[in-house]
Amino acid sequence: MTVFLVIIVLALLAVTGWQISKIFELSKRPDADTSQVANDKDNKLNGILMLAFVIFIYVISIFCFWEYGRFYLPEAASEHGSEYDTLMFVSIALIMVVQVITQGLLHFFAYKYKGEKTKKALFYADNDKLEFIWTIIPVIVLAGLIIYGLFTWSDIMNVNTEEDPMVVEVYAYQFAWRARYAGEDNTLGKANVRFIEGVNQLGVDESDSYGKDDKIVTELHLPVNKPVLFKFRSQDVLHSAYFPFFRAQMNVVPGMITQFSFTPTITSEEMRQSEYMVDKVKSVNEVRNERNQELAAQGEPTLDSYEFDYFLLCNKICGQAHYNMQMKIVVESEEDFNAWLEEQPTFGSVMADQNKDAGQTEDKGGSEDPASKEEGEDSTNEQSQESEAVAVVENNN
Ligand SMILES: [Cu+2]
Repeated sequence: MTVFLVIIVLALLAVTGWQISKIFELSKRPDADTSQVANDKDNKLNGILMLAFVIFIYVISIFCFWEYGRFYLPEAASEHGSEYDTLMFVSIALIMVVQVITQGLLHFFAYKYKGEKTKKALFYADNDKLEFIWTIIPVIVLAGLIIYGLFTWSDIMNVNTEEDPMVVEVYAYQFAWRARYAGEDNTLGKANVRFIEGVNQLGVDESDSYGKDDKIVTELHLPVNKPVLFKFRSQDVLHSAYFPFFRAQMNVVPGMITQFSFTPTITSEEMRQSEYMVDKVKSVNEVRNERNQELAAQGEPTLDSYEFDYFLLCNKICGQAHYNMQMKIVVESEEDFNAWLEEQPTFGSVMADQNKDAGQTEDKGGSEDPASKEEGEDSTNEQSQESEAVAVVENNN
């Protein structure tokens, strides 16, 4: 009903506008210039507007750089990050220089050579030399940028297995992340979403011995200066694992395993103490303090003060609570990392606990459901299908 009323109001407004324009038309003085051809006055106005437009664009660009420059990410916290940032900087710098020159000239000439009664346009058919110059320069520049980009890309994407990276699975589902460490053997156990049951949230295959020492956690810890190979898996829809501080992002696709490798170089603590982060945290907390005063006045609970932590975000709009899909990342020294990992329970022990609990309830009179057994057999087929898909993906890499 509201929509219908809005449509009627808009239609009536349009009719009113049309009627008013007719009134203006009729109320014009009979000697007014009604010609559709632009005169000197029109051309001058258009020339000035063209010039004003380009000045406006430049002023607003400078203002944005100055005002919003503080929202740039800090120095990259991964080994490949500086390569990525340099590529980005070179591309943007080139684009900016070329755009300032070409757009400046375009708008200035529109003003300078505006139409005038006394001026006559020069007839100029073509000039091979000029055309050659403005074709060959962009070709060389663009080819250079593309080749530079390709080299950087292959540098970043090719996993160096000689460095023996630590294998970690990053698992996405609506709407959270889990990480699975490969354990002592540095090999992840096979997994399939069809094995998901009870505490086995990630669907790790219980029959695969590689999975027994895997550790599933809700917080991603990484040892500093050690290469990590991430294997991404999704339970439901397409997600995207975005590590802004490490300049890394990878699609997380249901039914296949994607991968990305990087080496963190700055610990969480070092990043917290950097000048950039100290300023940032201070300004966030100033905003929070202001808000807290309002909240306290209304008698509502106040916000905690902010402390920086690295995080992993989802960068694909994957559903209603997509915005909430993040996981804390802690980069720390190898000793701290090992101590933390030591405390985490293995998948084998978690499953043993669950089976023990289940055994106790079954003793009290539980019986096996034949339907669930059938489903179990079915899932083995699916599992082998997924394994094949995974093998294909790995071969391609
Ligand atoms: Cu998501």
